[in-house]
Amino acid sequence: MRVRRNVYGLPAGDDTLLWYGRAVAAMKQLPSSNPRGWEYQAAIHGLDADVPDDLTSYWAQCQHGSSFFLPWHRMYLLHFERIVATQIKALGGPADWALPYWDYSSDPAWRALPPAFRGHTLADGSRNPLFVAERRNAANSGARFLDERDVDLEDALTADPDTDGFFGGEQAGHTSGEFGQLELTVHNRIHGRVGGLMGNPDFAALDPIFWLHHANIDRLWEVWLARDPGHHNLTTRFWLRGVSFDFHGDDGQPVSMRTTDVLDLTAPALDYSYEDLSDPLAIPAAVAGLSEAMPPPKQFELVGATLSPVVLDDQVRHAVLPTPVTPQAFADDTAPAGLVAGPPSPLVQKVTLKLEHVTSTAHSPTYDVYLNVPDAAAPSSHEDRFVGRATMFGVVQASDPRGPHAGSGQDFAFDITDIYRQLSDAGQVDPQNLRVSFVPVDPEPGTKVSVGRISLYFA
Ligand SMILES: [Cu+2]
Repeated sequence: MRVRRNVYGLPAGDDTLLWYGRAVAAMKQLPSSNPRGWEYQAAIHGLDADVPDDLTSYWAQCQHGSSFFLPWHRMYLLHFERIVATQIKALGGPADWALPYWDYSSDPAWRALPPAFRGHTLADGSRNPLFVAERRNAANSGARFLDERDVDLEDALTADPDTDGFFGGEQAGHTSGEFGQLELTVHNRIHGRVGGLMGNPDFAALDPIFWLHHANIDRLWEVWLARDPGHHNLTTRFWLRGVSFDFHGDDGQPVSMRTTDVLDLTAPALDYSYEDLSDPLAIPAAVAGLSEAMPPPKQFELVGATLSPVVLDDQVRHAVLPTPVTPQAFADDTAPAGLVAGPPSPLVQKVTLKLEHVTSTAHSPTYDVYLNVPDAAAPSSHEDRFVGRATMFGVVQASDPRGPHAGSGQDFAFDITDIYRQLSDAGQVDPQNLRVSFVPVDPEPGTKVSVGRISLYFA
């Protein structure tokens, strides 16, 4: 069984990454038509519309904003890892090579790009095949360029499969539907913060760090499953068997797989494990206890929305969201005082803020979103009103009117139940209006993002 190890835990002198680099260099020598070549492997992930006719079932297949995001990327990594391992063996390397993973969350020191990916050259003076010049300078500088919000796992690892959308929208396809929590949070954020090729789904897999990032996302799926008995994979026939995806094996021959084929890591077709699947969150029991005590949410009801698109750029921007239907649910609530930190009232169990039909021509613009920050204050001085970080990975493709979604853009949903409740209890929610603030992360002049509608839902 192959063991995927923590890239930051590899012992001194370990040659896992040296062999990875040699395989990358060898794969780059192959023509783009060769399924075992570097460009071909990356094109499988692309979203580009210009796919040769005979490759339409192999290229531009990545599943994003979809419940197939996790299983599809697992299949993709599996075949890539085999191809690389076979290449390494052919070059005279070890027979049991496995893809390492980049765990940026468990130690602040690991928020820097792993050293082997940063130097222009190797010890012998040759070009480093793992280095990519197009990344953001902060990533290639060796700084701990990821911040706490990028690497925070709380929302993803506590997401309920049935009510919080851990998996995302049911339909297959890329840049469709809704993001699952793991994809929306740490997955998108690391893509955006590394930037360069990584910030654009068409080219992301050309950056060798892509594969270590996705190995970690794949690992976190297993961590999520193991950490709470209420967490489970989807059971719909459509998800398990309804769609099959095409790849090439390490022998260069076509292979098809469905979700049901990749749910058990110990199955002969997978046969890999992770060095560490322990739960990185400190208080799983309390969280699990709370979610179990809650009845399933009712239907979501739209209680407010902006009337025209909101344009974001490289500055802090605010939007006012009229909430004409805001029920005084929290204020009227007869629950005893002191319940603020407890489960939401029976009247309103869940408050969701959505950014709908987000379109842009910039790759992976990222914004920190805040709620009801007072007019004169800087949002960053109101940590308690921070809603979430939206990284719009894939937004350019989702905005393309010729694309599969006719340019309808991306949607982002944030669970703001706790913040809304606290503000409401403190008398800081104007029943007629909500104020939403956007702070650009890695602002770039010239960036324009249109948010078609900002909306508020109660359930
Ligand atoms: Cu990705």
